[in-house]
Amino acid sequence: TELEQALRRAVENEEFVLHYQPQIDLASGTLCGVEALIRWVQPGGDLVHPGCFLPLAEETGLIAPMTVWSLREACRQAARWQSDGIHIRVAVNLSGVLFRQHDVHRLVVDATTEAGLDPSFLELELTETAVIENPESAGRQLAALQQMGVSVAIDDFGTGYASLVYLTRLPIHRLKIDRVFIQDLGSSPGSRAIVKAIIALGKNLGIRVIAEGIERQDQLRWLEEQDCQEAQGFYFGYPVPPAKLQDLVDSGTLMV
Ligand code: G
Ligand code: G
Ligand code: MN
Ligand code: NA
Repeated sequence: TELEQALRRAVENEEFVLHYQPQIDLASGTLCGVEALIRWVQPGGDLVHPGCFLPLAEETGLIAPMTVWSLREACRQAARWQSDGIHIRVAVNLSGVLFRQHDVHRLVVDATTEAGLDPSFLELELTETAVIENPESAGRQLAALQQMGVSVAIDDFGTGYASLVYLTRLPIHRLKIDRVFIQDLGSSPGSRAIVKAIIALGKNLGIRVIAEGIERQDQLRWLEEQDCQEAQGFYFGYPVPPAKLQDLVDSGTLMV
């Protein structure tokens, strides 16, 4: 199809940029990390969001070279921030299909080595489904990644179909509470109960918990009362280009 042709060209010509969204440590109020989010740059300069091309990228296998690009770019940027004194982790989203056919461990070794990045500043975001659909392959690769210091976050936590057994068997460092629960905090006692339970689960398993999709102060206040450790959302900052993130840090809008 036409979109597929265009996407193939985009991968060849690296017509992508990464934007970075802040993640805040709630105890200190400081910037502790960023999530890298890919955008496709159109000839006119418009940015296309991944919702429009990730499904096709997964179907066609273009997700692999695209992820190689994302990992390399995120590691290079993380290394730049390190040398500028901004010691934050950078999280990269990995699609589940990658674990089926690719050596994710190898890709990560190559990207961090090439960038000269201490791997402990790299985090990988996987969904429950990605892990569960590829138990052996994912398990082996995550163990190897843990050995090198890379951390793993479970994205969209609470919305998959996964059993919880993997939380005790795999090296998981962070749970990202899906934003549907955060959006409903004010109106849904059920959502509040689930968020409390996830925070307790993380505490008891020794896994840190980050809430995503925070847009308002009342959501933040409530999460702080529940001892949620980290937060991400438009309330703290939109996904922005690296120079803009630097500005937010320099101006004191984000404390490091
Ligand atoms: O802002 P937003 O539209 O960026 O992101 C939409 C979705 O795309 C999110 O679920 C996110 O996990 C996914 N996503 C963003 N960047 C990447 C990427 O580089 N690789 C993969 N596999 N998914 C991404
Ligand atoms: O699935 P994943 O969590 O990787 O998706 C990240 C997506 O969430 C991106 O599309 C990003 O733009 C979006 N996002 C980040 N913060 C917020 C927020 O506070 N509200 C809403 N509605 N979306 C958000
Ligand atoms: Mn994510
Ligand atoms: Na999410």
